[in-house]
Amino acid sequence: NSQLLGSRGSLIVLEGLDRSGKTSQSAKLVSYLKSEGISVESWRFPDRSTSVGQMISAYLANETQLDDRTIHLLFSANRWEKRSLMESKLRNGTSLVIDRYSYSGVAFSAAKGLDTEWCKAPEVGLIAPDLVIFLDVSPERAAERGGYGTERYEHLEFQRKVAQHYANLQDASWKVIDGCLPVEDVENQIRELALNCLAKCRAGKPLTNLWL
Ligand code: 2DT
Repeated sequence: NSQLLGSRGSLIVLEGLDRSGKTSQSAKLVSYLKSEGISVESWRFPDRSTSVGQMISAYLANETQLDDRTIHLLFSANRWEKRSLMESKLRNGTSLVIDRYSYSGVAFSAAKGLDTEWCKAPEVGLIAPDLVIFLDVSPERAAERGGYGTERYEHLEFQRKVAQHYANLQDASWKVIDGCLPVEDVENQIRELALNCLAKCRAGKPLTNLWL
């Protein structure tokens, strides 16, 4: 029993621009880890299932208008409302693969012109990821992939600004993968990074909080 052994799960985050392949790579990673018998769950932010998440969803669909700072704090609250569950899953040995996290929170709001430090402040005290995989695809290449939806942030000019802010956020927990490589290559690189991360956490790497 992993809990008796005191080994914990890993918090693995995938970040990247819209159309970078995050969502499908998260799904591939989770099904691979499950097939290896690893206890793992697939999460995403925003989590649209909560009441805060529904407010966020309506905003993204352009059904409601909200002040930039207000929506920023709602995105952050949406992570806070999941924090204790996240911590108990991790401590009980379940790993979480999360599609977007605080880095999206900061990069997207900062791209609107909000101060980066102000954007980071409400994220302080959330659980720090053990590994952040950034799928690097230029805004232009991502746009060429087509399929931008009709949601609020899904256009090239804005994605260019987001890319600049993501670049400023990279720290020691980040691994950048070229998202333009063949899908299988990306998948294999992610697997290797994830397995390595899981081993370190199992071996006792402590849980820490943002912002590192
Ligand atoms: P999806 O298309 O992945 O559902 O994202 N966003 C996301 C923010 O502005 N702040 C955040 O904290 C998070 C997690 C990125 C919906 C959009 O919401 C943006 C794209």
